[in-house]
Amino acid sequence: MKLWLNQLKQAVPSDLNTPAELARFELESAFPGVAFDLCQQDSMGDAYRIEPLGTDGFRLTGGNTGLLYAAYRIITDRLCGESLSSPVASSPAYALRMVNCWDNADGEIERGYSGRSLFFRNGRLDYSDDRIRMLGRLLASSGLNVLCINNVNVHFPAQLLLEDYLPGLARLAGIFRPFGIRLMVSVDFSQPMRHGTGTADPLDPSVREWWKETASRVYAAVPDLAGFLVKADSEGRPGPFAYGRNHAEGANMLAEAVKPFGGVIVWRCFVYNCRQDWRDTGTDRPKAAWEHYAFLDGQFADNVILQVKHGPFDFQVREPLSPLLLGMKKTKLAMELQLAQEYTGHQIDLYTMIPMWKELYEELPSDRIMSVAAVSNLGDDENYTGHPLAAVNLYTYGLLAWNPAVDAVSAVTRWCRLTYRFTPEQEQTLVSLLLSSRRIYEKYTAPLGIGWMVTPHDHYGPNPSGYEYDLWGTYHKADRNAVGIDRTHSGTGYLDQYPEAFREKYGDPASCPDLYLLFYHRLPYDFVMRDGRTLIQRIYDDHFEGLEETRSMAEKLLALPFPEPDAAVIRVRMERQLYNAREWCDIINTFFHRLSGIPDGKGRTIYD
Ligand code: GCW
Repeated sequence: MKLWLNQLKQAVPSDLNTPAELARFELESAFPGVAFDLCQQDSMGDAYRIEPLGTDGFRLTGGNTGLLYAAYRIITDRLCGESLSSPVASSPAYALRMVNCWDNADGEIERGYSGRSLFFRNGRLDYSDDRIRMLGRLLASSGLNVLCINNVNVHFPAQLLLEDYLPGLARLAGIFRPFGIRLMVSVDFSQPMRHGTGTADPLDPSVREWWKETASRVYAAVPDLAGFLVKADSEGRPGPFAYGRNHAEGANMLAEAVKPFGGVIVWRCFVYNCRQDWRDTGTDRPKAAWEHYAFLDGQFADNVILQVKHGPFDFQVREPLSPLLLGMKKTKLAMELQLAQEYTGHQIDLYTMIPMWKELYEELPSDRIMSVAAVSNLGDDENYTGHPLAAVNLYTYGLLAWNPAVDAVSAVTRWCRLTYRFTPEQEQTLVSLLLSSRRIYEKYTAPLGIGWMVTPHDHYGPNPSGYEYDLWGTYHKADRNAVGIDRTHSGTGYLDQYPEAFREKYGDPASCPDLYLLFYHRLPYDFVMRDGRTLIQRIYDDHFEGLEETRSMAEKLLALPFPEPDAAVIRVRMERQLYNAREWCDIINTFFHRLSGIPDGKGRTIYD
C-alpha cells in the first residue's frame, strides 16, 4: 500500500543514487510531458525554490535533498488540486527531523501496534527492498530525513549493528540514501564491556578508545550516518551513573568519538526513579528530568542533542510542556513526540495528534529546540500503521517538523485529500472527525490531566488504581475526599521548575486551565470550577460526553465510503473503540462515585 502516495503509479526503481535523480524520476513519472528544469545548488541543502516556467513547466532550485522536497511539493500540491502559479521557496525549521523506531532484532516492536519490524527478522537485518523504498518515499514526501531503526532499549543482538551487522546496515543506508534519509542507531552504553574493557566508565581511556575505534569503523561503512541515539540510566538501561559520572560526561565521550565524522549524539533525558516506593511522598516523578539535567546546562559538546519528551511524565493524553524544554538555554534540545499510540489507543482508537502538538508549540519559544523526534507508529502491516487513519499522524508530523507553524486543519485536510478520493463534504466530515478525536479520547479516559489510570504495562483500557501502589511514580491518590497531587510550591514544588509566567498560569486552581487542573492540583470533589460545576460533576459529564461523542463519531465515520481494505479495518477498530470508550466511561464514573458517594447531578446511570 502507498498510503498518501497511492496516486503515484510507478514504483521507485532501485538504480537511483541521489535525491536529485529521484526528484527527476518522481516528477517525470507523475507528470509526463511537463518540463522540469532542476538546478542543484548544494549550499541550499534541504531548502528549495520553485518557479513556474510558462504554462506547463517548472524550475526547481535547491540542494540535492532540496530538489527532492521541491518535487514532492509540486506533486502533492497538484494531487491536492492546488496549482503552483507563482514562485515559492521553503526551508525546514529543523535540520534533523527524526523518526525513532523501537524495533528489536527479533522482529518485535516495543509499543508497536502495526505488525512486526520492517527492518529485522529472526535476530538479523532482514527486510523487503521494495517496502523499504516505499517507506523512504513516504518519509521523504512528508519532509522527514533521519530514521533510527532500532529500539532505545538495545536488546542483544542489536548491539551487532555496530559490529557484525555493519555490512547489512550499510546496505540499508544505501536504499534510504536517494530519499535523503540518513540512518541513526540506538547504542548500548555498556557495549565496550562486551569487548573486554571491564568497564563502560566514560572517563576510562580504554572505553573512550573503544568508542573512537568503533565510530571510525561504523562511519567507514556508513559515511552519512546521522549518529547514535542513547537511552542511559533510564528504566534499567546501563549508563554513566554506575561510575559516578554525570550525563554530560557520558554524552561528551560518545560525542568525541563521532565528531570527526560529522556525527551527533542524541541523548534521551527520560531518566527518573522507576523503582519508587508509593509510600514516599517526597519524590514526584515529573520533577526528575529537570533534577538530572538542568544543572548541566551548557556542559554538553556541540554535537550532543538532548532529546526531551514533550511532557514530564510519559506521552500521556495531556501533559504540560516539559520544564526542561523551557529551562536549558545553553544546550541543543530536541523535542520527543510519540506517534505510536501507547497511551492513546494503540492504533485501535482514533487519535489524531496534531492538535496536541500545536498546543505544545503555543508555549514553546520557537528558538528553544533545534530538532524534533517522534517514536514511530510503523510496522509491517500492509498499511504500515495498523489503523489506516493513524497514518495521518506520521504525515502531519512530517509537515510539523518541516514547519511548526503549519495549520492543523490544512495539514489533516492535505492528508485526507492525498489518501482518499472523497467529495468535499465527505472530506470535511473526515477532517473534523480526525481533529476532534483526541479531545473525545481524552474525555472518556483519565480526567483533567491526571493521566495514567490505564491497564498497567499494556496501557490500553481503564484500570484506575492499576499503578497506584506500583514502582513507576504515577499516582493520583484519589480518596473519599479529593484527587490529585499538589505540584505547586506548597506541594511537591514541581511548578517551581517553570518560568514565572507558567507558575502564574497554572499555580492557582481558580485560574488554572481546566484540562490541567488535576495535573497540578489536589482538589476536593466539590471544588467549584469556573463554569460553576463541581469537579465530580465535570468528571461525570466528560465521561458521558466522551462516550456519546464516540458513538456519533462511529456513525459518521462508518458512513464514509472508504475503499477496501481500509473500510474493513476501520469498521473493526471502530467497534473496539466503542467498547473501549464504554469501559472507560463506566469504570471511571463508578470509581469516583464509589469513592465520593456523590451522585451524577443529571441522574445518568453509574454502575455500583
Ligand atoms: O513509554 C515508556 C514505554 C517504554 C519505553 C520508554 C522510553 C522504549 O513504556 O516501552 O521504552 O517509555 O521512552 O524509553
